Amino acid sequence: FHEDVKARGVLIVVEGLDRAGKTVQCQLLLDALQQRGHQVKYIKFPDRNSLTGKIINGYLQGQAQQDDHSIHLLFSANRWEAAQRIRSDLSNGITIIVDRYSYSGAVYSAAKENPDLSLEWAWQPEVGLPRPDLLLFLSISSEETAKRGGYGEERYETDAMQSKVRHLFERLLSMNHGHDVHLIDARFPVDQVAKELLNSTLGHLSERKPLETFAKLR
Ligand code: Z5A
Repeated sequence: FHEDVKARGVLIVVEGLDRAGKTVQCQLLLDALQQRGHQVKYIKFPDRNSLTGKIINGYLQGQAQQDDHSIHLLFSANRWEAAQRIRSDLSNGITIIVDRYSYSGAVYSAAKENPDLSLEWAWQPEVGLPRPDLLLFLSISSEETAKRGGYGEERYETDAMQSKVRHLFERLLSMNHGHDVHLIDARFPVDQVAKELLNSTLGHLSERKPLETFAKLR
């Protein structure tokens, strides 16, 4: 008699280095799932339109300086602003595709190598946020992404920063978060990568277990 338990939406996060193709792939996944009749939404962090998002946007574009801790907490607040909405959409059966999430939040700040801002410190404000059911990580080297369009226009888009970010992503993903992580080889043409993402996602689309939240790093 579990059949009357309504399936909730699935929380899918797409992560990766700058120019790994996250936004292009999220859009293709959204279209593919909608074509299959799923109710799906796309959201992106940072959300540059919210109150915190406007400050973050000015910082990323180099128009304003911020203390490393302060901007870190604003990026986290930017997610907390959306958390209630995410929960209610999921419980209404809507699947959500998230373009960057807490993983980016922790690694970009920790990559600054500020001695008072470790990966563990950076993760802490994420504790309690909805934990994704599926993490799709677009794996590619910073040398490959540097060849793609638009690189080098914002803060953090330097080779040195990108390679630290890559190592920190590896460290963070090797810690057990208790959810499914799929590494997707993002060097291939867009359509090929899109097929892999869709295949990884299709097995996860009827989620009935309760939504979980992020725990402290162990
Ligand atoms: N940040 C942070 O510090 N803390 C946080 O909590 C969060 C983020 C959430 C802005 O993020 C910055 O904020 C980011 C992390 C930091 N660091 N930097 N810089 P953002 O998500 O707003 O960044 P973005 O500039 O909008 O996106 P992106 O990550 O740089 O790109 P992407 O979404 O991965 O790639 P794309 O836009 O889909 O594609 C990029 C280009 O590559 C484009 O010309 C495509 O046509 C091309 N492309 C895509 N796929 C392929 C393939 N397969 N082959 C060839 N070319 C391709």
